[in-house]
Amino acid sequence: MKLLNQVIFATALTLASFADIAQSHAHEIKFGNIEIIHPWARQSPARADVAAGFLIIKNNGTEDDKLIKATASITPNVQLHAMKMENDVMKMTEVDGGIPIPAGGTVELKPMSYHIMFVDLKSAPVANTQFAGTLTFEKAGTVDIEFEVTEPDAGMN
Ligand SMILES: [Cu+2]
Repeated sequence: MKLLNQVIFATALTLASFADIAQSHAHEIKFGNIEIIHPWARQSPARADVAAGFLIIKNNGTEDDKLIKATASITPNVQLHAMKMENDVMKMTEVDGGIPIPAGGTVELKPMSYHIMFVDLKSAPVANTQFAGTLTFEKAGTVDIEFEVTEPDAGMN
């Protein structure tokens, strides 16, 4: 029964995360084989001049793709970041050559993982507003998106 319980638990978790996405007034963009689900960013703590953006990217095609660039209305300096363990400390590093989105795969940019970094903010993201951006994929090309801004502590638990 142990294995069965684990399967049920895993299924429940999957359903829960889909429900979360649905509830957060998910916006979803499809272009070509790429699907973008719920781009969001946190309001930064006061006086911070960086912020991070997150989203889910699905590749429904049969060819691997890569997220190679992002832009945002809040700053001209937008970077793609990954988290790496270095001497037992999690550190952000700029992704070299883009974030791979494998054929048939789903990649989630989320806290403590891949994310979009907005550096030297010209205007800080404000909770319950949106700001515009673009994502450029190696094969699929460029798509316009809107980041929904959440409260500063969203996604911390
Ligand atoms: Cu970062």
